[in-house]
Order: sequence, then C-alpha cells, then structure tokens
Amino acid sequence: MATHRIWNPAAECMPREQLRALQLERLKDVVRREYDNVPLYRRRMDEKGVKPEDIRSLDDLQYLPFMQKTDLRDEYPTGLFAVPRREIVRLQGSSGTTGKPILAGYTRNDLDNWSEMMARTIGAANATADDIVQVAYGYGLFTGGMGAHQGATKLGAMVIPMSSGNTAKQIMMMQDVGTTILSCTPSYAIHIAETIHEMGIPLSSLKLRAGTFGAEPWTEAMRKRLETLLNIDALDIYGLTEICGPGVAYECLEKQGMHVNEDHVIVEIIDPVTEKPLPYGEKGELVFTTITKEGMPMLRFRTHDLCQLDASPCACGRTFVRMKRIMGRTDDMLIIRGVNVFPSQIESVLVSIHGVAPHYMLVVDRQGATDTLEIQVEITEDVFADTVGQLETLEKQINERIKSVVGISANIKLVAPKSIPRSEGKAKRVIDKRKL
Ligand code: DLL
Repeated sequence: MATHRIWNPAAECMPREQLRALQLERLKDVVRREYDNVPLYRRRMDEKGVKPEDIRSLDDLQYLPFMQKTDLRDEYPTGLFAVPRREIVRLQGSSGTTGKPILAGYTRNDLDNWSEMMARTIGAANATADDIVQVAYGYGLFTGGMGAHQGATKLGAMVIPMSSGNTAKQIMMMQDVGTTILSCTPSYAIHIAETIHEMGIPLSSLKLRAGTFGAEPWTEAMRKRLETLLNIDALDIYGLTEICGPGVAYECLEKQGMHVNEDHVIVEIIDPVTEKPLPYGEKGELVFTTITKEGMPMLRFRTHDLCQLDASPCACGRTFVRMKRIMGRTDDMLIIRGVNVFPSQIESVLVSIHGVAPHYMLVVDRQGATDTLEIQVEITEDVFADTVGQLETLEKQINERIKSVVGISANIKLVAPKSIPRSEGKAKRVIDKRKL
C-alpha cells in the first residue's frame, strides 16, 4: 500500500456535499461574470434563453451553451477575456486549427490557482520541499513548462527549468544535482530513459523516484516501461490550455485514474453526438467548466477528449472524482512530439504554396521514442518537370512554412501528380502507425 502525502487536504479531501455547495456558489459567480463581461457568452446565453439567475443547482449546468476551440480561434486574440487588459498578467497558448495559436489570459489570481492545482499534482507524487523537480516540458507559450515550474515552486521544491531537448545535458543535471522528480511528456521520458541505458549510466547514480507525465496519450505498457527503465513511479497528469494548462487532473500513487481538481473546475461527460450529459462510468467526451478563473473563464468547454469518469472512493483519501486515461479524440487532432497538430493547419500551408496540389497524406510514426511526421505532397504537372534542385528547394520551402505555422518539422516527400489515392467519401489524410 502506498503512503499518500496530500498537499492541500482541506481541498483535496473535502466532503462531497461541501464540495458541491462550493461548486454551485462558484458556478453562479462565474456565469454572472461571463454574462456581464464577454459579449459572445451573453449572445449565446440569450439565444438559449438562459439568464445567470436561472442557474440554481449544479444540474442547471446542462442549460448553458458549449464552447469550442473554434470559438477561441474566432475571438482571437483577446475576445474571450472577461477582465480589462491591465488585469491580465500572463498569456499562454497552444496550436489551434489554423496558423494562429489559441491564447489564454491569466490574472494574478488565476496564476495562483493554477500553481495550487499544479502543487497538488506534483504533490501527489509525495513531493515536498526536499524534492528536486526537473522540468523538461517545453517553456514558452506552451503551458507545460511554466505550469510544472510554478507548481513545484509553490510546493517549495527546487526546480531545474531545463525545458525540453538536449538530452545529454538533462541526464548530466539529473546525476550532478540529484533530481528526484522528472516532469515531461511520456515519450520524452522514454527517450531520456533509453539514453540513460545506452550511455551505460547505472540507475544507482540517479535519485529519480517519480515522474509526472502528460500532454499526450500514453498507455499502461508505457507506464510499466518507464517504471522499469527508471525505477520510478510514473504518474499521468492531464490538462489543456483553454482550462489552465496542466493541473486539471492528476494521478495519485494508487495509479487508478486522475483526480479532477473539482474545486476549480466542474467536469462533465457528454455524448459527443447528442451533446447530452452522460452518467459517471459511461464513455464520452470530457467537458470542463472553470469556476474560479477570472481572465478567461470557460463554460462547458468541449475538449474532444474521450474518457470515462469514476466516482468511487480512492484509497488515497482524496474525494475528487477520477478520470481514466484519455481513450482517444472525437476530432482529427494529432499530438506529435507533444505538439497539437490539426491536418487543416497543414492543408492551409500547402494550398498557399505554388506548385503543390491540395492532395496530401500525413504519415505519423514513432522511431524509438520519437514521433516522426512524413508529409506526402502531390505536386502539379508543371512543377513535376522541374529539375531535382528545384524540387529540393520546394521541399525546403514547404518544410520551413510547416515549421513556422505548425511548430514541428516534417519530412516532406513530393509525389507525382495524381498518386495520392482519391476518396469518394471522407478523405483519409492521416496514417498513424504509432503503436502506443
Ligand atoms: O498539453 C497541457 C499539459 C501540459 C498537460 C503538460 C499535461 C502536462 P494543450 O497543449 O492545450 O495542453 O493540449 C491539450 O492534450 O485536450 C489532450 O488531447 C492532450 N492531453 C493532455 N494531457 C494528456 C494526458 C497541454 N495525460 C490536449 N493523456 C488535451 C492524454 C493528454 N492526452
């Protein structure tokens, strides 16, 4: 039996009755703020004939309109902010469905709450001020680096803000400084672990004991592999930019699903087709409502992540409902090397380049622990006759444009006109060969 250290027992182990009362009070408040301050919400609620005062119980949540990633794109950059610009102290972001990122704004209170949510997350690995947390999530607009950094700082742990990449240096720091907790994507953790073994570094020279891994789908088999290769507890953590970033839900050492930080967010599962709420235990799409956010609150944000909720009590003593591993997505978003990629983004780049036909195929694979992306691009008849040098230049140009818009580099393979299979129904544009 694992022993459980709990960062904030008053919140994390709150009796459910009390938690629900708190959620209702906070929900009423956020709905009022959204209605008063964000034109899109007011319009949507008016269209549905719902007023803030109609929210009298948690069940009334179902009468509120949904929000989608496309709303963030349409209201880009700041149309969903619910407070004056000068109260926003931070922007974070992630890729949207087109070339523009989606942006989230945080007030000072939002940053405090996010840090708290992440302190609970890293704290669930039994972390304390005695720990050394190496953050190998990317820093920048992506929420992984900053989120883990702030949470570990709030815990009082010592943070090594490595960001991702430079694996040899990551390993050197682990050895020299005595990192106890590694925070990065699971695929990068596997890459680090395999490199440690390839370099012949004995595990006894490391002090690692846990990892908080997320931002992309992974499996129990990957957990076992990480735990064996590194001799650690590998914990799943979940979040998304629109809600706060990482820290929405986190696993405890029971490893039986991720506790949702329910005093800050309300989680629902809906049927993605009928959009009706489903009871706990059924598989459906996760929907989140932020109840403490000030800068850019979200009511009923549709994540497109497929999951199941589990309301049974957990042996750790936390009372927050748990979500199982993410089981897939209802849309075509891919996560490649931790970056969210929509085929539509790639298409928008391709159609803007002369000599390229709007026919392409994305082939995603995994070499070792690293995702690879090959883009097969059909060229037009006139360009087909070009010299090898000209075609190489075209490949380079496509790769650079993809890199700047999508954020990852790809292997561009130009193919002859009419060689990509045409489909009569929904075009199949992605072959994902990764076997997680
Ligand atoms: O990935 C935030 C994050 C950073 C979470 C670090 C965990 C650790 P976005 O870039 O907005 O935010 O991507 C959010 O990533 O809707 C899921 O599809 C996927 N995702 C995040 N965590 C997990 C996980 C961050 N543990 C999108 N398992 C989400 C599976 C995950 N998928």
